[in-house]
Amino acid sequence: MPTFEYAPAPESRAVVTIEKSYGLFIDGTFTRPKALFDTINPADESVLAQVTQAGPRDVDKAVAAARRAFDGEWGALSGAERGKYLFRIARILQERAREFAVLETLDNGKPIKETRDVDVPVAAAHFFYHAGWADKLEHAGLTPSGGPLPRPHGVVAQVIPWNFPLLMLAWKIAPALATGNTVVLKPAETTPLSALLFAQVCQQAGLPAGVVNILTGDGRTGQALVEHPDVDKIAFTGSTEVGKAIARSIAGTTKKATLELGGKAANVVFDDAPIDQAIEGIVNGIFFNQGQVCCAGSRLLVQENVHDQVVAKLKRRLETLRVGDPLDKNSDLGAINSRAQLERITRLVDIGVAQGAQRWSPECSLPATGFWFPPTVLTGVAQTHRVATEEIFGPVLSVLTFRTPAEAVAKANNTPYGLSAGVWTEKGSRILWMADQLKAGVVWANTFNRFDPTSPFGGYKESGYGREGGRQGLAAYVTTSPRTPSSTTGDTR
Ligand code: TAP
Repeated sequence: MPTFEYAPAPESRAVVTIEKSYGLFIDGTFTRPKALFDTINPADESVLAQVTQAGPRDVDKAVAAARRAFDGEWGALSGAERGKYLFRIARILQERAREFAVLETLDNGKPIKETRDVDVPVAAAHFFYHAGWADKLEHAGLTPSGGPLPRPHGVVAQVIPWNFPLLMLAWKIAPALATGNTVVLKPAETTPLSALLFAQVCQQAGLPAGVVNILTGDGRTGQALVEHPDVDKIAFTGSTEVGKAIARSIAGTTKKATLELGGKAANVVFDDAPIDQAIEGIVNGIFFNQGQVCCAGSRLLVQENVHDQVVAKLKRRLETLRVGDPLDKNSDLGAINSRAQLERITRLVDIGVAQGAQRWSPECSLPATGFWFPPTVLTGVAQTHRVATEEIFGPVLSVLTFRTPAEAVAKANNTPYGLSAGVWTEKGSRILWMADQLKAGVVWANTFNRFDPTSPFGGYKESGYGREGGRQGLAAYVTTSPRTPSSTTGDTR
C-alpha cells in the first residue's frame, strides 16, 4: 500500500495513505477494484492510484442500496439523530484535515495553502452548518406556516466536477443528509481520491450502510446515474453543456434537479475604488485555484480613466506570484488539473491573440513535467472576442473598459451566464444599485471569492438553477407536496 509523506516542517508531517487501487463504495463497504483507470498527479503526471470505472450494474446496486437505506434505518431517524452523524463527519474532517489537504492537492494540482485554508475547513463548515439544520427544518421557512412539513425527496444522484472535489462533495452531501435523503455521488474522473477518503470517513462516523454511496467513473457513469429510474432528485455541478443534456434527459419525468453550471463573471472596478485593495481582489478573483472556478472574476471591467494605472499595478503584483510545486506552502498557483484542460486554455488564449488581444504574463519558469499555464492578462479585449464571452476556466484575465456605470452594467450582463460578479467602489449607494442591476446569483462588493455555508450560491440564465448553501439551499432537497400512500418514510422529525 503506497504511502505519501508530506513534511513542510518536521513538526507538521502529514502521512497520506494512497491505496494501489480502489473499488466503489456501495452499501457501506468497498467493492473489489475492477475495470481500473489511472488517477494522476497533474503537477508531475505520476500515477497516484487506479480507480474503478462504475458500470450500469454498479449504478443499479448503489441506487438500490440508497433506496433501502432511505426506506429503512435512515428514513426512520429523527432530525436530531441525523444531525449527530453530520456533526461527527464534520469533526472527523477537521481531525483528518491535513490528510485531506495533501490528498486533494496531489490529485487536483491546487496549492496546499488553498486546500489547507479553504477547501477542507469550508467543507467541514458545511457539515457543521447543516448538522444544525437537521432538527429544525420545520422552522426554515420552506413552507407557509401551517403547511405540510418538508420531507426528503428520497434517493439523490449527485455529480460533481474536478475543481473543488471535496468542497463540492460537502456542498452536495451535507444538505442532502440533513434533510433526510440518501445519496449516490459521482466525483470527476480526474479527482476521485478525496471522495474515496470521504467514504472512509462515513465508515468511521458509523453512518448507516447505503446512506452515502460513491461511484467513481467517467461521464458514462454520471449519465447512467442521473438517468436511473429510481433516482428522485439530481444535484449536478459542472459545465453548461452537460447541465443542458441532463435537463433534456429528465424532461417529462418526476425527477427534480439543481444545476450549478458555468460562469463568466465581471469584476467591475470604478475609478473611486481603493485601487490597491482592488488589485488584491482581482488577483484572488481570477488566480485562486488557477482560475478553475465557476465564479472566477475572469472579465475585468475597469473604468477607462484608471485603466492604465490598474493594469500597471496588476502586472507589478503578478510579478510576485509564485507558480510551482503545489505542495510547497509558498506556491500561489499550482498545476492545471488535466492535459485536456490545459489544451482548452491554450487554445482559447491563442484565439484571443488572433482576434486582437495583447497577451502578457510575468516571467516565471514552469516545471518541465505536468500541466502548467502562467498567470496571463489579456488587454485590448473587445466584447465580441471569444475570450470575453467563453469560459476559459484557467488563470487568464480578460481586461475590458467602460466609461459610465450604465455601460459597466450593460457589458457585465452581456453574457449568457449569470453566476457571480464583483464591484469595487467607495460608494455604498453605487454598490446597492449595481447589485440590483447585475444579473448574477452572487455579487461581491470590495471583495471576491468569499464562500460561507450560510450564504446561498447559484446562478441565473445558463449558469443553472437552484441554490446551494444557506436556508435556500435546503429547499432543493425537500418536497412539500402531499404524501402519496406509499411515501410513509423519511419524515424530518
Ligand atoms: P463537466 O464535463 O460538465 O463534468 C462535470 C461532472 O459531470 C463530472 O463528474 C463528469 O464526469 C460528469 N459528466 C460528464 N458527462 C456527463 C453526462 N452526460 N451525464 C452526467 N454526468 C456527466 O464539467 P467539468 O469539466 O468537470 O467542470 C468544469 C465546469 O463546471 C465549468 O463549466 C465550471 O464553470 C463548472 N462548475 C460550476 C460550478 C458551479 S457551483 N456553478 C462549480 C464548479 C464547476 P467526468 O469528470 O468523468 O467527465
